[in-house]
Amino acid sequence: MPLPVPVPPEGVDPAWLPDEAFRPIGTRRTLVRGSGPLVDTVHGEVARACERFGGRVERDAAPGPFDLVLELTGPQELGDEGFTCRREDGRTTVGAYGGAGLLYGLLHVVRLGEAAFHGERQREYHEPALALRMLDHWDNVAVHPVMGQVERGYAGGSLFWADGRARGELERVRAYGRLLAACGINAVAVNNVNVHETEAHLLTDRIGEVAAIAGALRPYGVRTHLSVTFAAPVVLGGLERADPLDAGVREWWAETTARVYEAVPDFGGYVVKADSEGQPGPFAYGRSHADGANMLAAALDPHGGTVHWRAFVYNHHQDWRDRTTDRARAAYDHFVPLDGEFAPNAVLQVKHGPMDFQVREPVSPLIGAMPDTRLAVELQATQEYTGQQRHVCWLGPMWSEVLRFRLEEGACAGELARGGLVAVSNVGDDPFWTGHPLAQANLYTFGRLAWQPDADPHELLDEWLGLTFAPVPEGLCDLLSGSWRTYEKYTAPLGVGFMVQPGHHYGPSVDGYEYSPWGTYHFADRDGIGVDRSVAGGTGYAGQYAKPWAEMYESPQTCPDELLLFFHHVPYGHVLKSGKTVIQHIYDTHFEGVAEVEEAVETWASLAGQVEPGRHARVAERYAEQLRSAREWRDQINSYFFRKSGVPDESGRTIF
Ligand code: GCW
Repeated sequence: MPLPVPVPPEGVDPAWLPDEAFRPIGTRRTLVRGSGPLVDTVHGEVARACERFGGRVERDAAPGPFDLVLELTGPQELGDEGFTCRREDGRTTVGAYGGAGLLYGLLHVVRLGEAAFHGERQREYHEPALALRMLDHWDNVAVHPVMGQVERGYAGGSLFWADGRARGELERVRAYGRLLAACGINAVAVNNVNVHETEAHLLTDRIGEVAAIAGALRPYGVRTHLSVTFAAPVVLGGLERADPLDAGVREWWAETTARVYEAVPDFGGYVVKADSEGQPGPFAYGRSHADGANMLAAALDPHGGTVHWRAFVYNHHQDWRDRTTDRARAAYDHFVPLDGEFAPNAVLQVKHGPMDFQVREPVSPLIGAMPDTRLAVELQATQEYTGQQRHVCWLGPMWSEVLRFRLEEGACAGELARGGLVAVSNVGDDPFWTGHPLAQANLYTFGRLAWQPDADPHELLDEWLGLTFAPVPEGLCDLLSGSWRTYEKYTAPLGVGFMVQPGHHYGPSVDGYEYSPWGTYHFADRDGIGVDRSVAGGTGYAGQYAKPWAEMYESPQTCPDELLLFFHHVPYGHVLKSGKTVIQHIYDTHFEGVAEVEEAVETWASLAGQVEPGRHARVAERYAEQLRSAREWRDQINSYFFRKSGVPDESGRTIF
């Protein structure tokens, strides 16, 4: 039986799956062969396309005059998610071993569009480089007094939760699963890693709500994961302790987990933020993070589940006067000694940079330093520090740089992420899914990069544009492709990071975190700026890298310009590789960044009439705010450094 295609509520943007994208399939004759729930999904997709566009679909018929054949056949080596695609004698054939592979094959044909049905095509093999391609939602069930419904969420409420409980209407969640499959994402964690009291109960008495969500995501090959609190045995189980080596505690987790699997048989596993920013963890019992993770891994193991243990562990009560403590060092210092101790179904989830999702950071050295541990790399699609979905900031190039970065001889981050690629979701119940319609490009690019970490991000951007906008208006691609660098230009310079308003993290405040306990400082004075992280005279962080990076980062002479202030404290007159002084670079980039936004605003205005009006209006409104905010950044940063340094702008532009 074909499974009906989910239809999102009236007014919800079709994103990268507009009906038109199915026209080439819907006007033709298709044969679907094989059985299983995901094959029913494939059948449903083709049936609906045919309904729209007049084509025909048959299930399990004898081969006849078909234009497209989608069939479950071997080889087993393709795994559950791989597929082949070929075209000969006027027929396009997709073969897969598993239902998920067939679905991905169909969506591949959708991406190809008309091109899928012309010429000849040698058999191509497609399979994901990473088995786990996951989105972590930082969604709260009950609205949090400070963080709201979605922590760091810029796209309205949660798709899953409202008014303290799961949303009853799940058609939108089904439509979400469909969009995720169409960019290759196969796992979702449905609640915030900061697990508050209400949310803790999802693990036990409220697991039914999780099961309903899992049921809505399953037809598109998306597995459900849950964030849990390490203190669950105490908070939920009435035990006195949550000590991971205590037999009673271990038994509690084993039994609780068995009940989770009764409710959700294909449950993916747990996500845990422990001993981090106030969340409970094994340190309270004098145990290691391997002890903690392995206890949960043992509970999940009989059911095929995985624990994702986050490496975001640092001292958030630091004394700003103390220059020896360096937050950037923390994850490496905590976890490298534990390499080899984690269970095979425990994945250490590492943020891509050593600090916290800044617009520019070096790649976390931890990723290259745990050869005997399964690692997942965590990215942030929600734009906490990159414009909060009010600014256009397409992160594809940044993520791609991270994934292609060779941390140790031969291996790049994308290959070392054997435990998968994860992103903090940027989606909410907003009609455009991501608040800013152009922020959909981040979600799409993330999924496709997780499938193929060495893909060219600009090709993925073209794919997204082609699906979402067909025909793609002239100039639109340029608005996105350089937007990350534009954002970098008018915000914190040369890798120094932060300078945001405390708490909500939107907009400039150069000293906002300078005298705080959070470990995020720039150390600007009248002579210079930056953090000395060298081995020779600084915190020693540069020494956490293997060769050649440790040496390259060690000296301001060899350190790349864009990371100079992350690794070094230098005078304002220090000359960059670009030939400019640091202070002149700051002025120039801030003026340039704003000029680029001004130009983007004009380009966007000129596209009215070529873009769906609702979408055009929403983006125009966001651009107005981006321009206001970029000017504020420019003027605060330039004025601050002019006042500190007393050095005038060579070009004599207005600085306040
Ligand atoms: O960047 C910080 C965010 C927190 C977040 C934390 C984390 C979920 O400001 O809101 O908490 O990172 O990654 O755990």
